Amino acid sequence: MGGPTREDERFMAAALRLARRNLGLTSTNPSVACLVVKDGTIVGRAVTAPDGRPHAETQALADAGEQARGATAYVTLEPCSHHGRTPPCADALIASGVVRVVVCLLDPDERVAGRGVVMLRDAGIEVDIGVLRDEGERVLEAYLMRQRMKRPYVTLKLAVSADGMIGRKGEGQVRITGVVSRVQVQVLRAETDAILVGVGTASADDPELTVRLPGLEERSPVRIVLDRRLDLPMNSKLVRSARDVPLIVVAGEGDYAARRAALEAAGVEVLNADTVSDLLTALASRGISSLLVEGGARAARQFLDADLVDRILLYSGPSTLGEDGIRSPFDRTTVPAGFSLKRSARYGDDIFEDYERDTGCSQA
Ligand code: AOF
Ligand code: ZN
Repeated sequence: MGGPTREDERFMAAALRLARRNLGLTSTNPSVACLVVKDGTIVGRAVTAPDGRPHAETQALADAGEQARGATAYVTLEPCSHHGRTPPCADALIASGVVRVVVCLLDPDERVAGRGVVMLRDAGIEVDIGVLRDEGERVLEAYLMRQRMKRPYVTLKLAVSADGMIGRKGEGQVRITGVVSRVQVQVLRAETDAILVGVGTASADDPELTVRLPGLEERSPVRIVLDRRLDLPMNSKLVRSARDVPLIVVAGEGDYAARRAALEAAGVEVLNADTVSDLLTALASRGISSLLVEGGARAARQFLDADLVDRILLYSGPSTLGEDGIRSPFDRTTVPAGFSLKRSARYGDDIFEDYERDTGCSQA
């Protein structure tokens, strides 16, 4: 009964790595991992299945079989106590014969909120909480944001040229960053529930906003276009692929019945929201926990002005675009106040910087 040990941290670190694997795949559920460990050896492991069910614990216990008896379970989120679409994982752990459960974070979901731990302890299982909590908060940051603030975690991604531009007027997609940065953005998309652009970018660039990395194609997020007057061209790649990868177009007030009907007939969902704040509330209520804002300048500004950006990923390329460029809301030297640099790297000729908002929400 000595409380958490170095070995506990080692297994929890492994569990958190496993949990990262299904980020962006399990919405509306968080991606949770469970390891079952007996005599220092992993005898069962699992991560929340795509689409959120089954949960991690039941799969890891099935993997461990009889070996679970007398073992320790490591879970990155408190086991659930509620009868949702699956029976409570706390019951499954109790029935399996594990003698100890090590938990990274308590589950803020009001159906759980500590009850999972109480069930385990009432059954005589030793429970330790908070092992590698900071790391867990990072892995689960999107889920925690939705639970605590009722909105998704918002990441703003910007690729800026050496002279502070994000594109050239009337020219569609312009290469600003190199191949490593572009691959990294694809991975980012795969880990995100939804991705957003303004209608200007959607019309000028005609992007598809899908994940095209081999093996990750199935992980394309929901695509969202801010399109107050429903101007998105019907022959855009976004609209044409709406039956394969969900597309939400966000309209303002106005009456655009004909355009709305045409979009809906093409498989597009039209959502009304007057402010980005309203939009985020609507997205959270349908289980979207993370949103990647990919451009352009106007969409970026809307989120910044509303103080609704949690993280900024800034890719600074080496070339200049010149006077007919579209100016970025900021560059490396003018990052908005309230954000701190957490990480930077060189990707070929690009400089990558990861900024986080200083006053994020902390664990309640
Ligand atoms: C776990 N293990 O692997 C996950 C959990 O809609 P349901 O019934 O699947 O329940 C969703 C809730 O379950 C979710 O809000 C969160 O509280 C918990 N997620 N719990 O024990 C898991 N993914
Ligand atoms: Zn569960």
